[in-house]
Amino acid sequence: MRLSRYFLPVLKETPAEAQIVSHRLMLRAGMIKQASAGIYSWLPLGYKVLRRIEQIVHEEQIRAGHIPMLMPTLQSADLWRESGRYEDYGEEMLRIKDRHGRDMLYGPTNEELITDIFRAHVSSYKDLPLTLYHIQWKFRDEIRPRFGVMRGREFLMKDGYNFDIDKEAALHAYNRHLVSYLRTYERMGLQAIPMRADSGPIGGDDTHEFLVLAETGESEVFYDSQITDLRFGEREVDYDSVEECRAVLQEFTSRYARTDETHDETVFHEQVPEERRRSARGIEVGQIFYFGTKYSDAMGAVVVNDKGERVPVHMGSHGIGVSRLLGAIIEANHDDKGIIWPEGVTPFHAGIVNLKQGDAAADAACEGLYKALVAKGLEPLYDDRSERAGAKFATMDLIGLPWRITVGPRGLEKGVVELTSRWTGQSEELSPEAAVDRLAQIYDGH
Ligand code: P5A
Repeated sequence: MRLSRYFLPVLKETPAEAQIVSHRLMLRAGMIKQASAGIYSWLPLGYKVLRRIEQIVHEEQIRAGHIPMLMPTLQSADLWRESGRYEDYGEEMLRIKDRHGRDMLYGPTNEELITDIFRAHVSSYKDLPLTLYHIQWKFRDEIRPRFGVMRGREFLMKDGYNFDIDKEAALHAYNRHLVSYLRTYERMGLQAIPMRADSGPIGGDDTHEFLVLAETGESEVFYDSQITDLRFGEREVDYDSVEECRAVLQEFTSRYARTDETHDETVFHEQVPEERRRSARGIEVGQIFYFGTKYSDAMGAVVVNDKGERVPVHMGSHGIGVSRLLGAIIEANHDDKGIIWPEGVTPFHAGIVNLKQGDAAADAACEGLYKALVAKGLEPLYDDRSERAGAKFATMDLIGLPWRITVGPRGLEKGVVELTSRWTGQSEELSPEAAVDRLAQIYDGH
C-alpha cells in the first residue's frame, strides 16, 4: 500500500474523550471512529488488524477441530423465552420489534440459537463430539460503554459451542478450548492467564476467564506470581488426546489465580506464600464455560446414546473478545510515540520511508524494495508522501509497524538502506536485498 493513496486519518491532537492509552492511540492512528456510544466504525488500519486477529482465531479453532459457521446478529425472542433468559438477561439486551410486532433482539450471545440448530439436525451420539463456532458481532447495552473497543456495546466475538455425550467428554472439550486459547493469545504476542471466575448470565459451574495483566484492566485479579512464568510456547498438542489437554489445563490452572468474584482471601493465604501473592488489574480477553445440560434440558436438545436411551446433550460455550483484543494488545505494547504491534498481528509487515521523495535514486530504490517485499509475500506500507522525514517517522512510530526501512540518497550512495526495529529503536545498515531477506526471515511462520 502507498500511503499517498491510503485512507489513514491520523489525529495530531490527543482526543479528550479517551481515558486510556489504547483508546487514545486507536483514535490518533486513524483506526476507529466512534459512531455512537460504544459503537465504532473500523477505519482501514483498524479493520486490517481486526481481520488479522480474526484470522489467527480461525486458524487455531480449526486446528483444534472446531467447525466454522455463521449465525445472524438478530434473533427471535421466542428461543430466549424457551431457555428462560429473555426476562433474566435484563437491560443489557437490546430488544427490537419488527414490523409485524414480533419480539426480536440483537444477540448478546448465541447459546439458544445454536441449541436450536443442534436439536433440529442431530439426534444420535454417532454425530458427537461436535464443536461449532462463529465470529460475529454482538450487542450488549452496557450501562457504561467506555475505553473504546474494550467495553463496547457492539463488539466482535468468537463464540464456540461444544456438544458432547456426557460430562467427561464435555470436559475434554473445555480443556481443549483452554489449550487452543493459550496458543491463540500467544500468537498475538499476549500472555493471557486463565483464572477461575464466575459464570454470570451464561450459567454453569466450571468457568475460566483469560486475563491480560494491565493497569487499565477492568477486573481485579489475585494470583500466585509463579503463574506469570508459564508459556505455552512451541509445543505441539494432539487435540484428540484427553490426557494431553488435561495436563496442559492442570499446568496452567493448578496455581492460585482468580478474579475478584471468586477470590477467597483465606485460601489465597493458605496456598500462596506471602512473597508470591500478587493483586493486579487485568483485561478479560476470553472466557470458557461448561454448563452441562442447562440449555439442552430447557430446549429439548436430546440425543440417543449407545444404549438406545434418549439423553440431553452436554454443552459448554467459549468466547474470545476479538475486537477487545485490539485494545488489549495496544495496552500491552506501546510507548510514548505510539503503538508497537507484535509481528503476529501487525497491519503491515514493514514501513518504507523515503527520505527524499522525488529524488530519482531514492524513488527507484523504494519502488524496488516495495516489489521485492511483495514478491516475498509481505505487505509493506510505503510512505511516498512529500513530507518531512520527521513527520514520516512520527506517523510510522504512531501506527506501530514493527519494522521500518529508511531510504535516502546518502545511504544509497554507499549501497545501503536502514532497517529499524520499532521494539528496540535500533537500526542496521544493509543492502536493500539483505533487508528484504531479513524481513522475509523474521516473518517466516507468522
Ligand atoms: C461464551 C461464548 C459468553 O458470552 N457465550 C458465548 C459465552 N462469554 S462472555 O464472557 O460473556 O463474553 C466472551 C468475551 O467477549 C468479550 N466481551 C466484550 N468485548 C467488548 N465489549 C464488551 N462489552 C464485551 N463483553 C464481552 C470478552 O473478551 C469476553 O471474555
